Amino acid sequence: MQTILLTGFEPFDQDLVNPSWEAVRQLDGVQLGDDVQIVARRLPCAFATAGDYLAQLIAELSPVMVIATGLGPGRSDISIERVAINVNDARIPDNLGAQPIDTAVVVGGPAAYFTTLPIKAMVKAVREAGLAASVSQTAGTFVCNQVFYRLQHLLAGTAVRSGFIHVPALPEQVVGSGQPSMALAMLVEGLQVAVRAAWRTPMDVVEAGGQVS
Ligand code: PCA
Repeated sequence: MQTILLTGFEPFDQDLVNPSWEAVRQLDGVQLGDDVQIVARRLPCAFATAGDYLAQLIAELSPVMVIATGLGPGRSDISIERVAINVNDARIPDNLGAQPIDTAVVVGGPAAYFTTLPIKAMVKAVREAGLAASVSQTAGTFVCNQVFYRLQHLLAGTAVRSGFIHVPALPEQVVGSGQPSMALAMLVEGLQVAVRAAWRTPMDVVEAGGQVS
């Protein structure tokens, strides 16, 4: 049985839950056909430990595909990330109190890495399932981007495709704030559809997914 590693994050910034972990934990053990299954794991929300833990999981599990997910506060849909950049610029401290400003994720590394996932096919599949999704052109500059960059750096040049998905907050996290949200059941369904599309699509489809500004 082959493994697709799917990660979510622990809560951060005073939240009690992180929808990325709440969703992916429900997909742990789900089989996508006879020969491949999802293994879900939770990452710490800390610059010092998240990337190392992810690298350790990859060494242990030898996954055939890796998709990390995180909460994108203010996101209104399932956001399939296109690019990870080589910069940490934290607006808030992480869960260990670290707040790096304008440091490199990997000193001497390339400015950016593109995802190796078929992001357009993933967006199309999630939309066809009746759920909101889009290509996102930035994963931010906090722990999610750092983990995404570390992931792409680690797997660059290998056959293991990888990338990152940001998800909206849960409805109960945004009550009274006017911020967008998505119900947990929709996140679970949307992520499952996105992962399945990623696994089944060796070559991405050509479809508009850009932004004017
Ligand atoms: N979201 C944060 C870090 C952990 C998470 O779930 C981010 O977007 O960087």
